[in-house]
Amino acid sequence: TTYLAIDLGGTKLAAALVKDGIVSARQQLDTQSEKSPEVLRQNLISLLASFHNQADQVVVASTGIIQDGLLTALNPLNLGGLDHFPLKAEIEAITGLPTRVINDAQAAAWAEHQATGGQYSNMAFITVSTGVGAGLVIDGQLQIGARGIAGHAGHTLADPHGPVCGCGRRGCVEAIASGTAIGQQGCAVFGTGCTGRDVYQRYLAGDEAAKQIVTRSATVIAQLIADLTITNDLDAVVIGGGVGLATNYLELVEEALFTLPAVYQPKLLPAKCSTDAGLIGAALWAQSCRQ
Ligand code: BMX
Ligand code: ZN
Repeated sequence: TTYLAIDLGGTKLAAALVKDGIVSARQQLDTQSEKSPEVLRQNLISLLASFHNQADQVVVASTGIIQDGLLTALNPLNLGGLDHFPLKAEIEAITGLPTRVINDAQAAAWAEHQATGGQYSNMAFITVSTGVGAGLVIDGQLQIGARGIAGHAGHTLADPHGPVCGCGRRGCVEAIASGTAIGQQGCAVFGTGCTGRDVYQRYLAGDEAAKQIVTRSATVIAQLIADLTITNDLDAVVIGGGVGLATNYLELVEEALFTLPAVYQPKLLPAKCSTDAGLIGAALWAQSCRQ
């Protein structure tokens, strides 16, 4: 089976062909947060046009809570306010192909579980990107949940006095550690319009204020890793996403994790599939559903 795999994130839309876990013909649209269902539809149409007739099935790894092919945002701000979209139906209408949809971090968790040869039967994948997503594999089984919510650990509590998260809860990990949150904290220091990428570049150039913001993010992620490890007896945690895979971020997380007792420290790994984890994971997951 050749899959047309799509990865819909907060600020990107990628598509590629995936056959036996191998990615080809990858294309990406960087989106400034989808403003409306119509913009998302148009972006999908233009991205998918070049894949016409090359695949048997479509698989989608998407940000948000995915239930019955419907995307519902937990944090609508990550999608420019878009909080509801019938992904499966829209993509089936565009491509004429049967379509399966799964959450992006859940898909990536499955990709990384397979990429490490299935040796970590209890593992978590955490993506630090537009938001903070997570996926759990427990006893070798990907956790999706009846409502598609399983693993949404970016919305566990990091700081009860922290900022209100886009999901409506105060102090979520995502509201402090995500690329978006890093950018927002940067705006307070460096002026409006500052993005997470800007802050990160300043951090790498040695700026002290930027370092504090990035270190706070990494420290919050380290505490999340500790929480997930102690509740699920994890063997390994894999880190991905634009921020998660940025230069020196994993080292900062490691540093914070090493200050904790050993029982909170799982094996920490960067995502092997890098930015293709969602695409590959969605295809592997669809493949396993068929058997
Ligand atoms: C948010 C949430 C998760 C997603 C995570 C990472 C929305 C729209 N998304 O916590 O479902 O997995 O972000 O998403 O509520 P990304 O866009 O940063 O890859
Ligand atoms: Zn939240």
